[in-house]
Amino acid sequence: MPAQESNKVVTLQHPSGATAKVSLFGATVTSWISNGIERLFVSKDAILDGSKAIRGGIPLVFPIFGTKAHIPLPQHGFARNSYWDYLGILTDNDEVAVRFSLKDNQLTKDQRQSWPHSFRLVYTVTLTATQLKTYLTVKNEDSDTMEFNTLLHTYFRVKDIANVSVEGLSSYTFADKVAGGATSVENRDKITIAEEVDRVYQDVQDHLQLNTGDGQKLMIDKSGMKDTVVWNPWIEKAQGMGDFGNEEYHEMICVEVGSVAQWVHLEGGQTWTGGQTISIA
Ligand code: TA6
Repeated sequence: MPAQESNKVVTLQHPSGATAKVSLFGATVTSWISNGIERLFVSKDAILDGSKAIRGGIPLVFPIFGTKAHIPLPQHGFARNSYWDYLGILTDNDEVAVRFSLKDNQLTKDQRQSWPHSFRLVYTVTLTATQLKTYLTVKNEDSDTMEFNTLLHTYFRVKDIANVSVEGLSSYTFADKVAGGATSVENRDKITIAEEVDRVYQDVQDHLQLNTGDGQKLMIDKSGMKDTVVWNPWIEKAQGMGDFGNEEYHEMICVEVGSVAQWVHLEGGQTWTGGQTISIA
């Protein structure tokens, strides 16, 4: 069976042996195994009972990134901590695609008061032998223009962060959240991680490469998403997260495609699409 749901988790099976899992909680991809290797990181301390966003996999950030003073929603919005509807299999030929939806009428009263818009999100997760594709469409069902941020908060699993690098961000401006949001220009062709990193690279080209340090290369091809966040909490922040092991910063890196530096403006009745295709090079 190419895709089946059990206990609020949809498991995708590709004929090549590749597999993926998507929790209905947040429509969070929690596993992607290709060529027998788990490519995503989920903390061993992740809370999976629906009381908190899953620490790992690909949490969906919508309608805000971070917090916004004038929008009293939790950090990174409500999409990643809401239960989505499973719409079933879309295709099951050479690729297995499933879809999930979240509508405004599924939100809590408080969430709707904080963000009073009529909308429908449809999230498509597609598995091939060597790729994972995750694309979100946002339908503005209001007559007025809607503004939102969105981001795929992808946690990649690595053997040792010391051997990891990200390519494709050279020459782009980034806001450095570790330095209070100060902006700089990236001058390295290969970004390496040896301290806390929390950077929003702005208006970035669409083709990134993650070298996972064990000879593996992942190509991250984004579309519709202008920016890219690179995050590793490192020692102190790792110790401060209850759902993240103190030493787990060694075995993960977040490379997150999104539109977060500016609002996405979507006119009433219109639809927006954005997402990423991750390929094993
Ligand atoms: O994407 C990076 C970031 O915004 C960091 O600043 C850090 O807060 C991270 O997201 C995790 O946020 P969370 O709300 O999931 O703990």
